Amino acid sequence: MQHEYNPSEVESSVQSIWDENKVFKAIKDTSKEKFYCLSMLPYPSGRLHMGHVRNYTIGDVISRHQRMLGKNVLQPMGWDAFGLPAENAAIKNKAQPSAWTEENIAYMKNQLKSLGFAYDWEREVTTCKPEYYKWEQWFFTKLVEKDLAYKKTSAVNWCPNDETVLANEQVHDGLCWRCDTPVEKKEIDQWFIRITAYAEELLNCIDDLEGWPDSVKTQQRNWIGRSEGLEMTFKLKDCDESVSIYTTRPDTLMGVTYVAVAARHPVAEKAAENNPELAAFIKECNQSTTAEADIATMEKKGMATGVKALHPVTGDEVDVWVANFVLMDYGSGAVMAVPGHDQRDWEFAHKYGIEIKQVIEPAKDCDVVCDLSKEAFTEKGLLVNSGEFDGLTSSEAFERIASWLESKGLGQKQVNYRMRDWGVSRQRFWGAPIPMIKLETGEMITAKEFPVELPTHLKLEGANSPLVDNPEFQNVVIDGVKGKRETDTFDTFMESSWYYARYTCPESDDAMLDSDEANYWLPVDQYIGGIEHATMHLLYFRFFHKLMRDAGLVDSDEPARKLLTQGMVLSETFVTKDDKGGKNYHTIEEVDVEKDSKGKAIRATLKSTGEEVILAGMEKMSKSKMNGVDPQALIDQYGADTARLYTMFAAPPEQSLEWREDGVNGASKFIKRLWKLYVDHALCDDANIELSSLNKEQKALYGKTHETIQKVSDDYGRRHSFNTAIAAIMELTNAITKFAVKDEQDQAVIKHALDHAVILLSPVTPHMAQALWQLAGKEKLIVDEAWPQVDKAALVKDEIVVVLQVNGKVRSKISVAADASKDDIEAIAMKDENVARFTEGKTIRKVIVVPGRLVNIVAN
Ligand code: OV8
Repeated sequence: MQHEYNPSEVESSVQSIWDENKVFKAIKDTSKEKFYCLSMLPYPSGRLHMGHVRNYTIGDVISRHQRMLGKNVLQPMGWDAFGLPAENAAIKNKAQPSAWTEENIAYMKNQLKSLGFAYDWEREVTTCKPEYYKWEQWFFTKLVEKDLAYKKTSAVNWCPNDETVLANEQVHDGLCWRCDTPVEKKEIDQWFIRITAYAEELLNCIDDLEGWPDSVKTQQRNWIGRSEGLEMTFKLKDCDESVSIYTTRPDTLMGVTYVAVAARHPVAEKAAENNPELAAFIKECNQSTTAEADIATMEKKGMATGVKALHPVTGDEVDVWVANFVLMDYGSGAVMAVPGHDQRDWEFAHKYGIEIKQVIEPAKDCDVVCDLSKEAFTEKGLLVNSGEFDGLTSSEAFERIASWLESKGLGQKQVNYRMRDWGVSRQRFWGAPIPMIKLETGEMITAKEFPVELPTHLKLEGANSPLVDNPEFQNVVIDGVKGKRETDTFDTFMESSWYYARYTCPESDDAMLDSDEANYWLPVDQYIGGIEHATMHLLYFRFFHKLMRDAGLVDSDEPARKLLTQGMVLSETFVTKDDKGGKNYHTIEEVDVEKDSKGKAIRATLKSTGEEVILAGMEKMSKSKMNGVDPQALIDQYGADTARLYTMFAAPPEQSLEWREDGVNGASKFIKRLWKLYVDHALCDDANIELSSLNKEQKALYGKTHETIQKVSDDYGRRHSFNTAIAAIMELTNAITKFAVKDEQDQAVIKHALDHAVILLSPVTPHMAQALWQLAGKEKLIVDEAWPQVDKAALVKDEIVVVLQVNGKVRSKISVAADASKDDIEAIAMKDENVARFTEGKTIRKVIVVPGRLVNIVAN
């Protein structure tokens, strides 16, 4: 190893030491406390981006710190390898998705290795490999047997021109991405997993997730959406039929002025039989591809069906309308409309001139105004215009109206969930085949042999899966009966729902999980990933764990104790407008940027033309905005340790990180400075340090070293505040720089400080730390060193600073002996020249001494 810092040389040499010695291989050892640190596995999309670098550096710093604390650490990595990007790339390049995926994995794996992440690569999991997905297929068949998975018809996006199913991302403004044909909704058979059967447990256990961010827990609660309400029926006039509805506000029942049903509701379909105008409207609704999320903002449209419903309490007739904001997939596909007290119903009633009736008035102590000519009044309050229920509070009315309806057999209380069952069918090729077979007899059976392998030689032409109408794949004979295999494949969230458990026993080939291994390592102690996974992935992940528990595969209730959701990586975006006002994005290389003293861009011009460029601010790094910084270029120019140090120093992990090149430079300079200091002062043997024999300066540096150990340990461990930990190490380095070495004792103290600066920084910059350790001739690898302990005696200060106030205003500061008495402190304070100046000519009324903190002198 050279005395000059050469990152590429240092990094490759240190990485080979780790590789050759299998330093990060994790082995079950019940004598040691385990720590399972997991970062969300990447899609092998091509190259790593900064979001990956950030995510994986956080995980690596935590892992390395825990290892040095003496824990048996597992940190694995793998590939979320199925999905649309690979399929689309294959269609475009007339290649196989498997080949594209393999190439990307090879490239990205190399990048991860060059960043020095401490993974146990022997546990690598690649989800598109049959030895992985066969267990997922097996498990699905177990769910089918337990009636936890089932088939039902459900709507998909359908392009009538290409005759193909489209993923949501392939529908652009309601049109097919390939041929611009309006996309329709088509009902087809699809597979679902009954997550609703676990809704209550998934909700209740959120309270036990102590180490999860509140924001994620709130998003999960809202996603599950438990509500207490009333299920009731409205009889239809002149027939025996009725419409059933669910409401969370039975207190507003007397304000119902219409009933709204979905376009696919049987009442609507029947009414349309003799009403072509209504039939046309229903068709229009069915073709629109509105997602549930857009309902609040979309234009509300409707048409009366001519059918009348009877109000369950008064018997009054109310019109039944078809409305585009009511979806058949949600609840019963019908709602009671109370325009006075529901904003959506209000907008609809306002548009179509339907009566808006007030039945709730603000409670006496409530300062919200109710003006139904402007908007609905949606708060709870007191009942009015509600006959026998007048004067009740909303919650009293809930109970009274519920019992009234229950007693007449017209309704009952019910708990509802917003969450729907998980649709896992995808009509695409690059996924794990759903292991079901439809026999000639019409019977649907589960596959019995696994894997149901996805062929890797088929030609991909369009969006249509080549599995469809492929006899080689589809045709099977089971016990002499002919059958056809399901050609749908699984949603890729299936693979990412249980990979964390498979990492504990990746080679298990006689069971999905080896329970001994799984129960030793699980639950994950720290999970790290992007906030975009707050609901779907993190809910499926918790759900799958419970499914595996109930199948006897794991014995814990939740998959992860702690969760850290890291913020986005942002960077400056440069825009010019073309003649038509369209935006053109520019890379940093295409512009000259003027910056202020803090490194913030204040003006930019195009290099090619000198044209003024609009500074569009900090936005998420992305290909389309041309503002991405390629991690590879960074590694090539500065080395992995600088990339790691910068991403950890630039922002707290949960917050967004605003990328600044000068910051990267600063990180690189700091590493070089610490390297040089270490080489200059620490390449010698350790010497004993006797605290009592240190002089003032030596004691100060020794004390600073131990204060830094204390702060960094807490920042890495409990607070996950890596940026402040690094700042503290930088401060220690400054103190080291100022320390003058005159004798052997000085030498011992500076070496002690430098060794600690390096060991404390080693989880962040592991290569330079290891290289310096070697230069100093240390026996152990730095990762095998124990995390430093704080010498508490060093924290006891001889002198402390006390603030002096006169009439509450800070006027001076003094240094006093740490064990000075109140009287001593007061005496020294009164001699201070600033105190004398501000009390001159006044009478001292009172002196308050707070030992160790301040003295306040009251004078007038
Ligand atoms: C930028 N395979 C899934 C996935 O998200 C995970 C699976 C468990 C469902 C990056 C982008 C600027 C994270 C991401 C995840 C991990 C893997 C942040 C992405 C957002 N981002 N932030 N800054 N370049 N795979 O390959 O997309 O949330 O935690 O690392 O990401 S992934």
